[in-house]
Amino acid sequence: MREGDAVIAVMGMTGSGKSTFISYFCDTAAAGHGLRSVTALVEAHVSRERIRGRRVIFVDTPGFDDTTRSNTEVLREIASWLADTYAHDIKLAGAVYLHGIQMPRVGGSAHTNMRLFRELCGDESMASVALVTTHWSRSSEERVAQQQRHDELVGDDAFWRGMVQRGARAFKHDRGPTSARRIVEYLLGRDADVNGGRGIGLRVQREMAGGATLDRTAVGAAIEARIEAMQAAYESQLGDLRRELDEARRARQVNERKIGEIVEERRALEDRLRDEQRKRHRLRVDLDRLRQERSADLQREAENVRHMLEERITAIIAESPLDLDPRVVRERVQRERGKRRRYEQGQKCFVM
Ligand SMILES: Nc1nc2c(ncn2[C@@H]2O[C@H](COP(=O)(O)OP(=O)(O)O)[C@@H](O)[C@H]2O)c(=O)[nH]1
Ligand SMILES: [Mg+2]
Repeated sequence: MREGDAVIAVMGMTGSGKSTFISYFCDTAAAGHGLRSVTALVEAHVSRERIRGRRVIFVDTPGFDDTTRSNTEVLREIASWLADTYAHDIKLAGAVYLHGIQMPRVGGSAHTNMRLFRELCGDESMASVALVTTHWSRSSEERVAQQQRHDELVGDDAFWRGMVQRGARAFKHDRGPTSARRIVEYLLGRDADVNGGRGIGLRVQREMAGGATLDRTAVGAAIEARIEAMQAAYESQLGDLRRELDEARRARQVNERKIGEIVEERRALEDRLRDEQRKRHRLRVDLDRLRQERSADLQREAENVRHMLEERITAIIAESPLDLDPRVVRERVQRERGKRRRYEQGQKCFVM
């Protein structure tokens, strides 16, 4: 980081186009290069060129939709990066939220992502937010339906309307680097006009700087509320099972198999309940604690990624037909090595 650098956070679901968006400005960002979904780490990328006279640091973040990682873990990752940089007095020039307009409807997970984004930023940050639809079609027929969906997003209280009313601006990102640049220029312009170029702190950053544990931040509380709802649902299922079990045991002809099944189901539910409880526990961390745990997590994750890439290289060699040109094999292996290098660079970038 240098004096005058502008930091822009890029958020949204997996596949919404975050890495693609960033790759218009930075050489280090590669869309869908396969590791992101595995590592789901925050990555910082530095722009090639200055925009409105400033070097821009784009922050690529994992979405709250990971199949292998709970929202709690994703929040721990995002919040520790945000809180850590804030503690070093690094403010954000703005935040971009990307949403793929090709999706026929806003599903549960897209909805959760939007909601958590809003809690993360806080309504008071909305003047520095760009809400962006991506994945626009080339076919004019599809574009008509997509335009309708875009308008619905912007006009619906359940989606973007509240944020727009508080100063967020909605954009169509349908012209590759041209529309991407317009969005970034807009945010930098806002930063200059509204914040004198000094940037802002998102709500979660201010909350954690004030010593809050994650579960006491707005976004953490929203996640915890969802966990609680899951727990309540599991508890009620458990209640049903207990009644079923009593009945089965009281039945004139005791059906051992049925009882076995119910007991098995009960055990599975109890496991899930414990998982949810663990997730809640993982939210009870302040910044210091998060920092300590994160460095251990990172080390473990780096080991895993290295191991996975080595395994992939071994598999490429082992599975290549004997009559395949060795140059092709070498090329494939080199591609994997490239991923490893990019991953390691990404990790260094994180430190800033
Ligand atoms: N048609 C279209 N495809 C896109 C767009 N943005 C990203 N993609 C593609 O969608 C996939 C996921 O994009 P990526 O940038 O990796 O998404 P991320 O998970 O949010 O980082 C990639 O295959 C991209 O090439 C877009 O605006 N339009
Ligand atoms: Mg990505």
